[in-house]
Amino acid sequence: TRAIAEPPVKTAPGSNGVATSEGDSKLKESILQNLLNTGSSTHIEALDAKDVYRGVAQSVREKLVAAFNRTQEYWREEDTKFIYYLSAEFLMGRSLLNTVQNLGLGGPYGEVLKELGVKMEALVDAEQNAALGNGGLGRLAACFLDSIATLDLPGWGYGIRYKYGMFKQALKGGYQDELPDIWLTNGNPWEIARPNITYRIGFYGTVDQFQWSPAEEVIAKAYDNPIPGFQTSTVGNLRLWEALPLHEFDLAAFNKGDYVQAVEERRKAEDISAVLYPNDATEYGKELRLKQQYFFVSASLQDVLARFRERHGANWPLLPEKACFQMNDTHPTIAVAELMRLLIDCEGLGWDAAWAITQKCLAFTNHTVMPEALEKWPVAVIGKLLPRHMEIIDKIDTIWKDSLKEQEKVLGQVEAAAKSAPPKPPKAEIKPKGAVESLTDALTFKAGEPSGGKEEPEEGEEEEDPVEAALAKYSIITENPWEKGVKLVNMAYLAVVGSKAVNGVAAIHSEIIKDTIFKDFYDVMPHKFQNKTNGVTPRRWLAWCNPALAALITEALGGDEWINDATRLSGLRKFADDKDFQAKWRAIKLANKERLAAKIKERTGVTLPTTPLYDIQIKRIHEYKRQYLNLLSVAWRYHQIKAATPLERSKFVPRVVLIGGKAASAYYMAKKIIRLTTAIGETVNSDPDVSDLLKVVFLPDYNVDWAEVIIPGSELSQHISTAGTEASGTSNMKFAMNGCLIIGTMDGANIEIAEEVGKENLFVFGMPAEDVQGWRDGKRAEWKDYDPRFTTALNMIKDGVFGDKEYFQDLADSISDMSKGNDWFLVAPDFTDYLRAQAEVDKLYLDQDEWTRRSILYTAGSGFFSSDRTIKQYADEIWDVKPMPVPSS
Ligand code: T68
Repeated sequence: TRAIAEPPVKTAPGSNGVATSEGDSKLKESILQNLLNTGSSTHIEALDAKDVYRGVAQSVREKLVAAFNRTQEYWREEDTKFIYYLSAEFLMGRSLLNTVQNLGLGGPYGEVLKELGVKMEALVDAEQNAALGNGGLGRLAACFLDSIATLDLPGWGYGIRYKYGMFKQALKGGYQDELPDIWLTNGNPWEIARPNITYRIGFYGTVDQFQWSPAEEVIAKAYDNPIPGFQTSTVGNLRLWEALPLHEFDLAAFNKGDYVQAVEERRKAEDISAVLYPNDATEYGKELRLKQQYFFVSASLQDVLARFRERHGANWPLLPEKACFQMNDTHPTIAVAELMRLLIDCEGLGWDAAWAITQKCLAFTNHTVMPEALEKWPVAVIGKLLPRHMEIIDKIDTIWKDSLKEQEKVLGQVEAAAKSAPPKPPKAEIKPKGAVESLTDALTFKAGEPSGGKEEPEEGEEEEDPVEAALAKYSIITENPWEKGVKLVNMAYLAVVGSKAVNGVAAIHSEIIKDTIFKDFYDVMPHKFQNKTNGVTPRRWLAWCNPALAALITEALGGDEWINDATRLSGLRKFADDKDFQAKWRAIKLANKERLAAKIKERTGVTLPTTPLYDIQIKRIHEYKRQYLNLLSVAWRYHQIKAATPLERSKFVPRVVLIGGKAASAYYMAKKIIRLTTAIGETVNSDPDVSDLLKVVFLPDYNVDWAEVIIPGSELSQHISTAGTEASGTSNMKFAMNGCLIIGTMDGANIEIAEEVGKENLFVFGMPAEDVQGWRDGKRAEWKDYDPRFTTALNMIKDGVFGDKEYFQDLADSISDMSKGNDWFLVAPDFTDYLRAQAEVDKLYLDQDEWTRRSILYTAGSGFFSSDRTIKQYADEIWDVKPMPVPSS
């Protein structure tokens, strides 16, 4: 169990300015006093876990906030350069255990709680998850904050204090049901409200002589969330904004007797920070979403500029030496226009000066090449909501394209274009058929819909200037290829033009963006493009979530320095063949499997054996992640077991297949994939022929705290996206750290994991990314080579072996008959090789020594995937921010 009574680390005295030498009695006093302060009694045995949690959390908070104040004050005095991480999502998870451990207080708190007769695990479970993010992108931001603080880098996160985070997923008859995430009801002991830190945020209205008069205004109010570093006294900050009305109450309306009208403004304002959009890697073109984006970006920039002004007055050219803003995907990219507006309209700078500053202060990270997730806001929408910003974007676009005319490379193109006939407008992108089309229809804004055969210019239409036409591909403002006359702002292009650096999140992804979505931009400014392979914090994702393994690692390596220097994990390589060490390693894995099985029992009621191979796929449900491929192989395995004789059956390697993840609420096919998982589970788990050879369980409401139990207990994890579609993946890194073997495609960070761990130690399968385009463009048309095992498995679904035959029909159709343009994510052509890799898994599992040897090699090779490494690279190569630890007094 997750007992912190035996922390995996000893905190060296003095190595952490927060861990105090105060005795147990003082700590006990603090807990008891805080129990009283939170309205409980000190009769702990009579309290429920939530009450005790509140008292303990308050006591931890006192220490956290003291160190936070010291850090922030010191940084302010030193007037050091800051990194500001702008992100619409921060998937923080729970804080109690992480805070106690990061502060080096695991030992003392463990002791006192034991004395008080309280189980730390029960307290941990009493805490609500802070789920202010969808998936990988939001969790990455949280890991980055942990590393920024641990590395003593002056930096803050900036985001939205959503009242409702990621929806809670329940299963209703095997189907996904979405429930609101009411996470603030019991209060949040980890935040500090800042009623004095507020900014006005405008919307709508008119622009007259560059002066914007918003028609609507709201207030952004700050909440600080201290972020403890590990083995340092540095405590960083995540500042989140809440939206409030400018006028609390409309007295005029009230006096007229219209009470509802009187509170209308409050309701409307609060809507802005009410809910997290639950769409992972899909766009949802709602004006409210753009409002959210502008709301937090404007508040954050105003906040930074206000502090700068206090210190440096109007010395704005100094700003790039004091602040760098990292834009996490396109969601905060309105920052380009907002920073320009603040500098020009509010601070009185000229355009060129403001532009030079903006371009030096901003940097942009791209997380996807999926067209539907690349935000393109209709000019009409931005023009209405943010009229001044639309003017600015328009001007940026014009000046940008003018500047290109001077570039030799572009000049050549322009001249060539001028000589030839006017080019045709770009053809609509080939759209995935069937399943994805329905996703696109459901989730993309209207401007993304085809308008039907209007791509060719109609006769009599005005012909374009050839020079303009040659420059069109560099345009930030583009015409919607599917709806003539509708103009869109490509937010990623705006970010690329407005930033000093642009990066992808894994080596392959950073190459792909240069060749595809940003090709034209890369051609004319190659110096901007970089790679920053993602990472995860080894504190939360190994040391704290897997204490037994962490203790063994510390013992083997002769110290816990690996927690802050994960490259030291490579020292485990020399133990990989050591049989005694293997046995200890295996015993810990088994205990973690037991802990996981107990959690599954608690959350689903299903009892699972712990001898089988635990095979896990947890991530957002998406066609490109191909849970479908996994399920088809499970169907095939089930078929084989059924068809086998008793003797043959005894040769099967028993497996527990666990799949978890949320489907975007309007993502039709993803929801069907969930139902298919539960349906297969119902059939397989109740079939006496199969017994313990195969179990299939859908893990509902997958989230950060689930992951902290699942990952340590897993033996095989699946990362099987169509090559070229998963930008990086980060759970693959967490699994590797915890000694879990990977079956995967050569996609995203899997490629780099294979390099670090040894490709021969992964179960690699599938076509490489280079082949995917060829398949989609041509090969699909004539391909008839369906693996008969694929056909059998698919037919089982179609024939109703798992029930719900009609319901699954269109899901089955979506991967049937490629020649009709189906199977966009190439499940069928990768199936044969996937089964080959799965057979290797079974074979290897029979050799437990070899399996364990590899497991050790995964942890040993995972050091590169610490977010400390990632953050050091950002700090050195993009941010130019230096560590600034608080000196010990
Ligand atoms: C993920 N993206 C990538 N997007 O899919 C993954 N939310 O490969 C990568 O490892 C990770 O980012 C970190 O770089 C997301 O998680 C979102 O969650 C998302 C996308 C659009 C809107 C909202």
